[in-house]
Amino acid sequence: MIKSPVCERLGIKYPIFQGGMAWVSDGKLAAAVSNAGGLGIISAMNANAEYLRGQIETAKSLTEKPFGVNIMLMSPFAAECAKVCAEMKVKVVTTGAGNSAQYMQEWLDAGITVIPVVASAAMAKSAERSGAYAVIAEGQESGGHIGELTTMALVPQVCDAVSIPVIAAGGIGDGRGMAASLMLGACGVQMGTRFLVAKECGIHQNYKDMVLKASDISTVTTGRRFGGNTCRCIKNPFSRSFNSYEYSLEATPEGVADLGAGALRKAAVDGDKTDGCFLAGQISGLVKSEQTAEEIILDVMRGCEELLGGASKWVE
Ligand code: TUI
Repeated sequence: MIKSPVCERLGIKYPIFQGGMAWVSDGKLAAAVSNAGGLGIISAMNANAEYLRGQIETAKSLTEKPFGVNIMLMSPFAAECAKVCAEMKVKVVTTGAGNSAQYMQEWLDAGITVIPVVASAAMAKSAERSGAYAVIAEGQESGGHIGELTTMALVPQVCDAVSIPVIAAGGIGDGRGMAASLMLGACGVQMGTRFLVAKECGIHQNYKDMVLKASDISTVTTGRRFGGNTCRCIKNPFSRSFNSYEYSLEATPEGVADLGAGALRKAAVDGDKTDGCFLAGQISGLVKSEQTAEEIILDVMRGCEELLGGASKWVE
Protein backbone atom coordinates (compact mmCIF):
# COMPACT_ATOMS: atom_id res chain seq x y z
CA MET A 1 0.00 0.00 0.00
CA ILE A 2 1.51 3.32 -1.05
CA LYS A 3 0.50 6.31 1.02
CA SER A 4 0.65 9.69 -0.69
CA PRO A 5 -0.60 13.07 0.58
CA VAL A 6 -2.15 13.55 -2.85
CA CYS A 7 -4.55 10.61 -2.31
CA GLU A 8 -5.89 12.04 0.91
CA ARG A 9 -6.38 15.54 -0.49
CA LEU A 10 -8.03 14.42 -3.74
CA GLY A 11 -10.01 11.50 -2.32
CA ILE A 12 -8.44 8.92 -4.65
CA LYS A 13 -7.08 5.44 -3.84
CA TYR A 14 -3.93 5.41 -6.00
CA PRO A 15 -1.67 8.40 -6.83
CA ILE A 16 -2.01 7.84 -10.58
CA PHE A 17 -3.40 10.59 -12.84
CA GLN A 18 -4.54 9.99 -16.41
CA GLY A 19 -3.19 12.81 -18.58
CA GLY A 20 -5.67 15.18 -20.20
CA MET A 21 -5.03 14.34 -23.86
CA ALA A 22 -6.66 16.32 -26.69
CA TRP A 23 -9.19 14.24 -28.71
CA VAL A 24 -8.53 11.30 -26.34
CA SER A 25 -9.46 12.11 -22.75
CA ASP A 26 -13.23 12.37 -22.70
CA GLY A 27 -15.75 11.93 -19.89
CA LYS A 28 -15.94 8.17 -20.46
CA LEU A 29 -12.19 7.53 -20.14
CA ALA A 30 -11.90 9.89 -17.16
CA ALA A 31 -14.75 8.11 -15.35
CA ALA A 32 -13.19 4.68 -15.99
CA VAL A 33 -9.85 5.80 -14.53
CA SER A 34 -11.54 7.41 -11.51
CA ASN A 35 -13.69 4.31 -10.93
CA ALA A 36 -10.44 2.27 -10.93
CA GLY A 37 -9.08 4.43 -8.08
CA GLY A 38 -6.90 6.87 -10.06
CA LEU A 39 -7.67 10.43 -11.10
CA GLY A 40 -9.40 10.59 -14.48
CA ILE A 41 -8.95 13.87 -16.32
CA ILE A 42 -11.12 15.29 -19.13
CA SER A 43 -9.28 17.31 -21.78
CA ALA A 44 -10.96 20.63 -22.63
CA MET A 45 -8.49 20.75 -25.57
CA ASN A 46 -9.43 23.32 -28.25
CA ALA A 47 -13.15 22.84 -27.65
CA ASN A 48 -15.73 25.30 -26.34
CA ALA A 49 -17.69 25.54 -23.08
CA GLU A 50 -20.63 23.54 -24.42
CA TYR A 51 -18.40 20.55 -25.28
CA LEU A 52 -16.74 20.65 -21.86
CA ARG A 53 -20.06 20.88 -20.03
CA GLY A 54 -21.25 17.78 -21.91
CA GLN A 55 -18.11 15.78 -21.04
CA ILE A 56 -18.34 16.75 -17.35
CA GLU A 57 -22.00 15.63 -17.32
CA THR A 58 -20.99 12.32 -18.93
CA ALA A 59 -18.28 11.71 -16.32
CA LYS A 60 -20.66 12.60 -13.50
CA SER A 61 -23.21 10.12 -14.85
CA LEU A 62 -20.58 7.33 -14.89
CA THR A 63 -18.76 7.86 -11.60
CA GLU A 64 -19.26 9.13 -8.07
CA LYS A 65 -15.50 9.45 -7.69
CA PRO A 66 -13.52 12.67 -8.09
CA PHE A 67 -12.17 13.53 -11.53
CA GLY A 68 -10.39 16.51 -13.08
CA VAL A 69 -10.39 18.74 -16.15
CA ASN A 70 -7.30 19.79 -18.09
CA ILE A 71 -7.35 23.29 -19.55
CA MET A 72 -5.03 23.69 -22.55
CA LEU A 73 -4.05 27.32 -22.05
CA MET A 74 -3.23 27.92 -25.72
CA SER A 75 -6.85 27.18 -26.63
CA PRO A 76 -8.92 30.15 -27.84
CA PHE A 77 -11.68 28.82 -25.54
CA ALA A 78 -9.51 28.54 -22.40
CA ALA A 79 -11.30 31.43 -20.60
CA GLU A 80 -14.81 30.08 -21.16
CA CYS A 81 -13.72 26.56 -20.19
CA ALA A 82 -12.05 27.94 -17.06
CA LYS A 83 -15.42 29.42 -16.10
CA VAL A 84 -17.25 26.12 -16.71
CA CYS A 85 -14.86 24.39 -14.26
CA ALA A 86 -15.68 26.99 -11.60
CA GLU A 87 -19.45 26.90 -12.24
CA MET A 88 -19.64 23.11 -12.24
CA LYS A 89 -17.33 22.86 -9.23
CA VAL A 90 -14.95 20.38 -10.80
CA LYS A 91 -12.81 18.85 -8.05
CA VAL A 92 -9.41 19.24 -9.76
CA VAL A 93 -8.12 21.40 -12.62
CA THR A 94 -4.80 20.73 -14.32
CA THR A 95 -3.40 23.15 -16.88
CA GLY A 96 -0.96 22.75 -19.73
CA ALA A 97 0.94 24.64 -22.41
CA GLY A 98 1.03 27.99 -20.62
CA ASN A 99 0.81 30.04 -17.45
CA SER A 100 -2.29 29.35 -15.33
CA ALA A 101 -1.96 32.46 -13.09
CA GLN A 102 -4.77 34.45 -14.74
CA TYR A 103 -7.42 31.83 -13.88
CA MET A 104 -6.09 30.84 -10.47
CA GLN A 105 -8.22 33.11 -8.27
CA GLU A 106 -11.45 32.12 -10.05
CA TRP A 107 -10.67 28.44 -9.45
CA LEU A 108 -9.49 28.86 -5.86
CA ASP A 109 -12.67 30.86 -5.05
CA ALA A 110 -14.71 27.92 -6.39
CA GLY A 111 -12.85 25.54 -4.04
CA ILE A 112 -11.01 23.80 -6.89
CA THR A 113 -7.67 22.05 -6.34
CA VAL A 114 -5.38 23.44 -9.06
CA ILE A 115 -2.42 21.41 -10.35
CA PRO A 116 -0.54 23.03 -13.26
CA VAL A 117 1.73 21.05 -15.58
CA VAL A 118 5.20 22.63 -15.54
CA ALA A 119 8.33 22.02 -17.58
CA SER A 120 10.86 23.90 -15.42
CA ALA A 121 11.61 24.79 -11.80
CA ALA A 122 10.82 28.47 -12.48
CA MET A 123 7.31 27.59 -13.73
CA ALA A 124 6.81 25.39 -10.67
CA LYS A 125 7.74 28.25 -8.33
CA SER A 126 5.39 30.60 -10.13
CA ALA A 127 2.56 28.03 -9.81
CA GLU A 128 3.27 27.63 -6.09
CA ARG A 129 3.23 31.43 -5.58
CA SER A 130 -0.13 31.75 -7.31
CA GLY A 131 -1.79 29.16 -5.05
CA ALA A 132 -1.43 25.78 -6.80
CA TYR A 133 -1.92 22.77 -4.49
CA ALA A 134 0.69 20.73 -6.42
CA VAL A 135 2.47 20.68 -9.78
CA ILE A 136 2.86 18.01 -12.43
CA ALA A 137 6.51 18.07 -13.57
CA GLU A 138 6.40 16.78 -17.13
CA GLY A 139 9.58 15.76 -18.92
CA GLN A 140 10.18 15.73 -22.65
CA GLU A 141 9.67 11.95 -22.88
CA SER A 142 5.97 12.78 -22.83
CA GLY A 143 3.73 12.81 -25.88
CA GLY A 144 2.24 16.05 -27.18
CA HIS A 145 3.42 19.55 -26.32
CA ILE A 146 6.68 19.31 -24.36
CA GLY A 147 9.43 21.35 -22.75
CA GLU A 148 13.19 20.75 -22.94
CA LEU A 149 14.11 18.81 -19.78
CA THR A 150 13.90 15.07 -19.23
CA THR A 151 11.79 13.69 -16.38
CA MET A 152 14.93 12.36 -14.64
CA ALA A 153 16.48 15.85 -14.56
CA LEU A 154 13.28 17.86 -14.06
CA VAL A 155 11.52 16.09 -11.20
CA PRO A 156 14.23 16.35 -8.50
CA GLN A 157 14.95 19.97 -9.41
CA VAL A 158 11.26 20.86 -9.18
CA CYS A 159 11.05 18.99 -5.85
CA ASP A 160 13.93 21.12 -4.54
CA ALA A 161 12.38 24.33 -5.86
CA VAL A 162 8.92 24.06 -4.25
CA SER A 163 7.32 22.88 -1.00
CA ILE A 164 4.07 21.69 -2.60
CA PRO A 165 3.57 18.08 -3.81
CA VAL A 166 5.11 17.12 -7.16
CA ILE A 167 3.58 14.61 -9.57
CA ALA A 168 5.97 13.17 -12.17
CA ALA A 169 4.99 12.81 -15.83
CA GLY A 170 6.70 11.92 -19.08
CA GLY A 171 8.19 8.50 -19.81
CA ILE A 172 6.25 6.66 -17.10
CA GLY A 173 4.47 3.56 -18.35
CA ASP A 174 4.76 0.88 -15.69
CA GLY A 175 5.62 0.14 -12.06
CA ARG A 176 9.32 0.75 -12.70
CA GLY A 177 8.66 4.29 -13.90
CA MET A 178 6.39 4.94 -10.94
CA ALA A 179 8.89 3.57 -8.41
CA ALA A 180 11.66 5.66 -9.98
CA SER A 181 9.44 8.76 -9.84
CA LEU A 182 8.82 8.29 -6.13
CA MET A 183 12.59 7.91 -5.63
CA LEU A 184 13.08 11.26 -7.40
CA GLY A 185 10.82 12.89 -4.82
CA ALA A 186 7.45 12.80 -6.57
CA CYS A 187 4.33 11.75 -4.63
CA GLY A 188 2.47 10.43 -7.62
CA VAL A 189 2.56 10.03 -11.39
CA GLN A 190 0.60 11.06 -14.45
CA MET A 191 0.46 8.71 -17.43
CA GLY A 192 -0.93 9.46 -20.87
CA THR A 193 0.42 6.99 -23.42
CA ARG A 194 -0.42 3.88 -21.39
CA PHE A 195 -4.06 5.01 -21.19
CA LEU A 196 -4.25 5.49 -24.98
CA VAL A 197 -4.80 1.74 -25.25
CA ALA A 198 -7.25 1.46 -22.35
CA LYS A 199 -10.34 -0.48 -23.42
CA GLU A 200 -12.48 2.47 -22.30
CA CYS A 201 -10.47 4.86 -24.49
CA GLY A 202 -12.56 5.69 -27.57
CA ILE A 203 -9.83 6.65 -30.07
CA HIS A 204 -9.64 4.95 -33.48
CA GLN A 205 -8.19 1.42 -33.41
CA ASN A 206 -5.43 2.52 -35.84
CA TYR A 207 -4.14 4.90 -33.13
CA LYS A 208 -4.05 2.09 -30.56
CA ASP A 209 -2.31 -0.19 -33.06
CA MET A 210 0.36 2.46 -33.77
CA VAL A 211 1.18 2.55 -30.03
CA LEU A 212 1.03 -1.24 -29.64
CA LYS A 213 3.42 -1.72 -32.58
CA ALA A 214 5.80 1.09 -31.60
CA SER A 215 9.40 0.50 -30.51
CA ASP A 216 11.64 2.63 -28.30
CA ILE A 217 12.64 4.82 -31.25
CA SER A 218 9.21 5.24 -32.83
CA THR A 219 8.55 8.82 -31.67
CA VAL A 220 9.94 12.10 -32.99
CA THR A 221 9.48 15.79 -32.18
CA THR A 222 8.00 18.40 -34.50
CA GLY A 223 7.93 22.18 -34.10
CA ARG A 224 11.27 22.44 -32.29
CA ARG A 225 13.05 24.76 -34.77
CA PHE A 226 11.20 28.00 -33.98
CA GLY A 227 10.66 27.17 -30.29
CA GLY A 228 7.67 27.14 -27.96
CA ASN A 229 5.64 24.58 -29.86
CA THR A 230 7.54 21.30 -29.71
CA CYS A 231 5.28 18.23 -29.91
CA ARG A 232 6.17 14.54 -29.67
CA CYS A 233 4.32 12.11 -31.94
CA ILE A 234 4.74 8.70 -33.58
CA LYS A 235 6.84 8.81 -36.79
CA ASN A 236 4.62 8.60 -39.90
CA PRO A 237 4.22 10.43 -43.23
CA PHE A 238 2.69 13.44 -41.36
CA SER A 239 5.70 13.82 -39.03
CA ARG A 240 8.14 13.35 -41.93
CA SER A 241 6.53 16.02 -44.12
CA PHE A 242 6.22 18.35 -41.09
CA ASN A 243 9.94 17.99 -40.34
CA SER A 244 11.02 18.34 -43.95
CA TYR A 245 9.08 21.64 -44.28
CA GLU A 246 10.18 22.83 -40.82
CA TYR A 247 13.87 22.45 -41.64
CA SER A 248 13.59 23.76 -45.23
CA LEU A 249 14.89 27.19 -46.27
CA GLU A 250 11.42 28.58 -46.96
CA ALA A 251 9.93 27.59 -43.55
CA THR A 252 8.39 30.34 -41.36
CA PRO A 253 7.03 30.11 -37.79
CA GLU A 254 3.52 30.88 -39.11
CA GLY A 255 3.84 28.21 -41.80
CA VAL A 256 4.86 25.65 -39.19
CA ALA A 257 1.98 26.67 -36.89
CA ASP A 258 -0.52 26.10 -39.73
CA LEU A 259 0.75 22.60 -40.50
CA GLY A 260 -0.72 20.87 -37.46
CA ALA A 261 -4.29 22.18 -37.84
CA GLY A 262 -6.77 19.32 -37.77
CA ALA A 263 -4.10 16.61 -37.61
CA LEU A 264 -4.92 15.48 -34.04
CA ARG A 265 -8.55 14.91 -34.98
CA LYS A 266 -7.48 13.01 -38.11
CA ALA A 267 -5.44 10.66 -35.91
CA ALA A 268 -7.84 10.12 -33.02
CA VAL A 269 -11.20 10.18 -34.81
CA ASP A 270 -10.42 9.09 -38.40
CA GLY A 271 -7.39 6.88 -37.68
CA ASP A 272 -5.70 8.49 -40.71
CA LYS A 273 -2.24 6.88 -40.66
CA THR A 274 -0.90 9.22 -43.38
CA ASP A 275 -2.13 12.71 -42.45
CA GLY A 276 -2.91 12.23 -38.74
CA CYS A 277 -0.64 13.42 -35.93
CA PHE A 278 -0.44 10.55 -33.43
CA LEU A 279 0.74 12.17 -30.19
CA ALA A 280 2.42 9.58 -27.94
CA GLY A 281 5.34 9.41 -25.53
CA GLN A 282 8.69 7.64 -25.60
CA ILE A 283 7.37 4.72 -23.55
CA SER A 284 5.11 3.69 -26.47
CA GLY A 285 7.46 0.73 -27.00
CA LEU A 286 6.62 -0.53 -23.48
CA VAL A 287 2.89 -0.68 -24.17
CA LYS A 288 2.09 -4.14 -25.47
CA SER A 289 -1.55 -4.87 -24.73
CA GLU A 290 -4.99 -3.31 -24.51
CA GLN A 291 -6.28 -3.48 -20.95
CA THR A 292 -9.06 -1.91 -18.95
CA ALA A 293 -8.19 1.24 -16.99
CA GLU A 294 -8.46 -0.85 -13.83
CA GLU A 295 -6.01 -3.48 -15.11
CA ILE A 296 -3.55 -0.75 -16.09
CA ILE A 297 -3.69 0.94 -12.70
CA LEU A 298 -3.44 -2.31 -10.73
CA ASP A 299 -0.51 -3.49 -12.89
CA VAL A 300 1.41 -0.24 -12.32
CA MET A 301 0.67 -0.24 -8.59
CA ARG A 302 1.64 -3.91 -8.18
CA GLY A 303 4.91 -3.40 -10.07
CA CYS A 304 5.77 -0.28 -8.11
CA GLU A 305 5.01 -1.77 -4.70
CA GLU A 306 7.02 -4.91 -5.47
CA LEU A 307 10.05 -2.85 -6.46
CA LEU A 308 9.87 -0.49 -3.52
CA GLY A 309 9.33 -3.41 -1.12
CA GLY A 310 12.57 -4.97 -2.36
CA ALA A 311 14.56 -1.73 -2.58
CA SER A 312 16.52 -2.44 0.59
CA LYS A 313 18.48 -5.13 -1.33
CA TRP A 314 20.65 -2.29 -2.68
CA VAL A 315 21.75 -1.20 0.78
CA GLU A 316 24.23 -3.18 2.89
O1 TUI B 1 0.03 20.59 -22.71
C1 TUI B 1 0.66 19.55 -22.77
N1 TUI B 1 0.58 18.71 -23.82
C2 TUI B 1 -0.19 18.91 -24.93
S1 TUI B 1 -1.27 20.16 -25.20
C3 TUI B 1 -1.63 19.56 -26.69
S2 TUI B 1 -2.80 20.28 -27.77
C4 TUI B 1 -1.93 21.42 -28.63
N2 TUI B 1 -2.59 21.95 -29.64
C5 TUI B 1 -2.03 22.88 -30.38
C6 TUI B 1 -0.76 23.33 -30.13
C7 TUI B 1 -0.05 22.81 -29.11
C8 TUI B 1 -0.66 21.84 -28.33
C9 TUI B 1 -0.95 18.43 -26.93
N3 TUI B 1 -0.16 18.09 -25.94
N4 TUI B 1 1.48 19.18 -21.77
C10 TUI B 1 1.68 20.00 -20.63
C11 TUI B 1 2.84 20.89 -20.83
N5 TUI B 1 2.84 22.13 -20.47
N6 TUI B 1 4.00 20.58 -21.39
C12 TUI B 1 4.78 21.71 -21.38
C13 TUI B 1 4.01 22.68 -20.78
C14 TUI B 1 4.28 24.05 -20.55
C15 TUI B 1 5.00 24.79 -21.48
C16 TUI B 1 5.19 26.14 -21.29
C17 TUI B 1 3.78 24.68 -19.42
C18 TUI B 1 3.98 26.03 -19.22
C19 TUI B 1 4.70 26.75 -20.17
O2 TUI B 1 4.94 28.09 -20.05
C20 TUI B 1 4.47 28.78 -18.92
C21 TUI B 1 4.64 30.25 -19.10
O3 TUI B 1 5.19 30.84 -18.18
O4 TUI B 1 4.20 30.76 -20.14
